[in-house]
Amino acid sequence: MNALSQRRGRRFSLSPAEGERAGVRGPLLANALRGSGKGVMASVFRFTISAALASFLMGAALAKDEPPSKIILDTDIGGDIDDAWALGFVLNYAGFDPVGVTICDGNTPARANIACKLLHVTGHTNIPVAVGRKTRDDFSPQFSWAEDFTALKPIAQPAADFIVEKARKYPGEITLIAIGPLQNVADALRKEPGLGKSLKRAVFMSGCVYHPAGQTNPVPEWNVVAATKDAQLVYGAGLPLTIVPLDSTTLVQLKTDERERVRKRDSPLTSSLECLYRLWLESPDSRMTLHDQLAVAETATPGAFFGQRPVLHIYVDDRGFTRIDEQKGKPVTVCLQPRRDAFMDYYVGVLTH
Ligand SMILES: [Ca+2]
Repeated sequence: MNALSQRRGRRFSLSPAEGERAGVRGPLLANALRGSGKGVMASVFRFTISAALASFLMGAALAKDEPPSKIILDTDIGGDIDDAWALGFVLNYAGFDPVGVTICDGNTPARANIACKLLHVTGHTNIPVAVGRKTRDDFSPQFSWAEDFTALKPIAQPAADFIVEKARKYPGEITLIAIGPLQNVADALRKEPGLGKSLKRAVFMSGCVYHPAGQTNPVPEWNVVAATKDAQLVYGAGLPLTIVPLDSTTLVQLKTDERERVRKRDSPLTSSLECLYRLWLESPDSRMTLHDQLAVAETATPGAFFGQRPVLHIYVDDRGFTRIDEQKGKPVTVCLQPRRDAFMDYYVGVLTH
């Protein structure tokens, strides 16, 4: 049995007992992929779209004569590094009108401090941060970046209540982007089972349908297996759901020159992201996998960065696998075959414009 799970953060965020409960055994998938992902990318995915086309995509999205899209970002910021960089994407993308940021999984108050500080230093203090239920007393080095930060506080309203209230206030307008375990989305559904009818879309970094890069079998993905019961409720709720699974995200890792482009911009945002990146680094050759940013990109320009988006019937089994089953599953749009270089040009362009 392949019981390997994708731990989406520092390994020591989980105690051994917690890791065992979450199905994390053996080396981290991200570590296993280092050194092999490049070859897989070259051999399997040869989609190369020029930087010019990426710029065109960004310009086309921004040039639309439409109001910015209302979004809520549900995040476990402070674990893996991609959440902070995904929040940076949200804040710098002119096509979004962020209604709020909600915080899920583990030490949610500490995670919320990071989101609040990032909003403060980038001048987005009008965007509320709502905290979800605390599920563990974990610690991450990124927490230290904001441990004494008090200039901007989260709102008192719990995250699930916030999601339900805003979905009711703006029916059919909000895209809920969930890039962490699904406790807050599940809690919102417990309060409002008809939430799916109020949302425009739900776009999650979630699941593993066929296999991650460099593997041959599916694995339980962290955002599902970390709260499997909650994920089962959410996948069964009939949301207008699109997922970006590990099948795609494990093919997209940050290159040194791309990190340098962001660092050299030297804005309050990019300086903060570089600082958090250094706190996250485990070794000089650590590389960020851009799991969560791909879900944000799919929200910004639907379909632009994936070669295939089939609608599959997906359910979550008791071990946290996302399985295809016509009878048990609900229809989910699954983003496959990422256009890595086009996405990266687009994404770095948004962070540095
Ligand atoms: Ca995340």
